Amino acid sequence: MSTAAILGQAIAWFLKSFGKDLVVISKDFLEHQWARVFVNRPVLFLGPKQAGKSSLITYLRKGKPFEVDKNGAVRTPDPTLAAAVIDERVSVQHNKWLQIKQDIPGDQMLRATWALAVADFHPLGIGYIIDARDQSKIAGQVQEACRDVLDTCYPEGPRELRALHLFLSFSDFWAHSPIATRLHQKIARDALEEELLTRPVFAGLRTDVAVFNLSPHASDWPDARRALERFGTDLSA
Ligand SMILES: Nc1nc2c(ncn2[C@@H]2O[C@H](COP(=O)(O)OP(=O)(O)OP(=O)(O)O)[C@@H](O)[C@H]2O)c(=O)[nH]1
Ligand SMILES: [Mg+2]
Repeated sequence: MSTAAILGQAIAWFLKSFGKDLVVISKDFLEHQWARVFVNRPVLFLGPKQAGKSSLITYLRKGKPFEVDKNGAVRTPDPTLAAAVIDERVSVQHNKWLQIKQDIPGDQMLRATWALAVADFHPLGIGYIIDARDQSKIAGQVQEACRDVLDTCYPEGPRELRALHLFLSFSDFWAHSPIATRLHQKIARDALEEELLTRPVFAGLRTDVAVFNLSPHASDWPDARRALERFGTDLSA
């Protein structure tokens, strides 16, 4: 059986078993420029509820962070546990995935899927989206990211993970001046550095804190493009 067939089967299985709750695609589903960036570089996009996971995947696929139905209305995105761009290194533990779906209550499923996604997809990079509208909630979200991603998904260290990038999203709400922009980034960077200092095993990770925006009201998303290009750069060996 060819590798492509295995990859295609895995994607079809996730679609059948989880519907749009879990977005698992290969680079072939992405716009050309992003397919090039993520070829042979599996990645996961994680983040709390409503942070923008679906918008990000739609942006990578269509060049816009939203989908429009045939009447021209913007379609409401579906709830998303995680979004992954995978390659043939995928090794689906079907039973474990189905167990999560059966046994774990909806509100805890979000984070429970992350460890399994890491185990099966072997991401080289994780892009973690943070809703940065409320400045006072940025540091807490960074701590959560380190706990729920690094501690929970990588109990034995980073394995093949090369990069953890934080995307500070909803910049249309807060990046009103260069100073405001720097302040938000500094809060996230300081929090991230503090977390990494307490976890020396992850000190070698390539990290970044990027301004991010996937507003459905914009017509261009230069912050997201730049953040994703930098993310791609950090995935190379
Ligand atoms: N203004 C603005 N809206 C955004 C931005 N990013 C996402 N949104 C909107 O925020 C809402 C949540 O985004 P989603 O992409 O659905 O987030 P999600 O993480 O997939 O959400 P769940 O799957 O429900 O957990 C949607 O209405 C998006 O259009 C942004 O940067 N600016
Ligand atoms: Mg979603």
